[in-house]
Amino acid sequence: MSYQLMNRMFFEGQIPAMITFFNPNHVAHAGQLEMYRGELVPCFEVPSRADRVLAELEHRQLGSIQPASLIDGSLRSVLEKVHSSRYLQFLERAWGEWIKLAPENSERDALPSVWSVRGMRSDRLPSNFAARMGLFSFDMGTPLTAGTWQAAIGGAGCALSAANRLLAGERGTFALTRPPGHHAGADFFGGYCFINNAAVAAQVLLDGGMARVAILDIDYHHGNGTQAIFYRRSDVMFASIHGDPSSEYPFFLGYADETGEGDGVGYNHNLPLPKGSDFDVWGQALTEGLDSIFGFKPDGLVVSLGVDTFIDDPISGFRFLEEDYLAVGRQIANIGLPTVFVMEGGYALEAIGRNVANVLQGFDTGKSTV
Ligand code: OKP
Ligand code: ZN
Repeated sequence: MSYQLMNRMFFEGQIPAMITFFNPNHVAHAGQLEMYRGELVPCFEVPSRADRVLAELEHRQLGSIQPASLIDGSLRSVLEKVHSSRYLQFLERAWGEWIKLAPENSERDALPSVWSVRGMRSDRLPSNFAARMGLFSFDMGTPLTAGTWQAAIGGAGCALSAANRLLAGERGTFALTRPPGHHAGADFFGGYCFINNAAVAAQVLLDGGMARVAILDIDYHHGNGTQAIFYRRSDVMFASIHGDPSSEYPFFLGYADETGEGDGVGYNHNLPLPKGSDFDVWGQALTEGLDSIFGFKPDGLVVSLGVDTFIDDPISGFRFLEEDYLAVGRQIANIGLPTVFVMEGGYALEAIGRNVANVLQGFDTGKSTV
């Protein structure tokens, strides 16, 4: 079916259409350079990513779009449940500290260069700014900029609004955020991520009365931050399909034998696939992931939606075609859960809008009991 035909069906009210929450302040986060293969290269995670997705949603008239720039008063309390206080305080003040070190710093972004690894301490909070950058991060591909905090909390605000609308009875909502979030842990940034928007959405759903929430992460890269945040909890199941961490970023988490700890045992399901996998192979992993989510009997679903699984993605290794994303959305709709989509990766700029819109359109037209 063409999307023009589907749009006509939306207008006739046959299909409940997606509500998108968009944060215009995302443009404030525009990193210049990231460390890649031994040199500083222009950032892959750029403002036009979100703008292109927005433009495609508008072009297809795919549901309604709501700017979510105003920060809800309840945002701080959910952020404190997902992230540590000392990390949030660091992030909020980091740019001010960076430019205080030297006035010229206002022209360049802050990158970490020293980290606490095994056998070193992370309980002491150093006064040195570089040391705190290292304490609260895990890579040097994630520049912190003048607008990072404003953009990141605006994105988290979108996740909050998108989750709240689900609690109010909506079938599907979309938090169109950047920077992405799934690599950010309780007290660290990395992988272009600062605030874990998917974790924010899941926590809002729980606080709003859902007993169990599942997170399905379909970004090419393992959502190490999301996994770590919920690893010891039984109220959130985390299931992820991603490039095998033995060769793919973030390397140090995402193996199949990570199944949860303590109360969380059995509520973490990693489905790593070899670099080069196509949609046929991936689709079988999706069925497996959705089966375990279904068995968990959640009240709601959060999808960490990365479209860096696309064949032309410049930093990733799966081989999705554009039409495959329609099938992804349909299969997700098929398990019949109220669903918040949260934007993660996707760096093939020319196709990012169509790929994201295809997932949402596939979801909108997929069958559902909700
Ligand atoms: C973010 B998301 C670091 C370069 C490695 C990081 C990839 C982050 C992907 N020196 N690149 O999951 O799309
Ligand atoms: Zn990714």
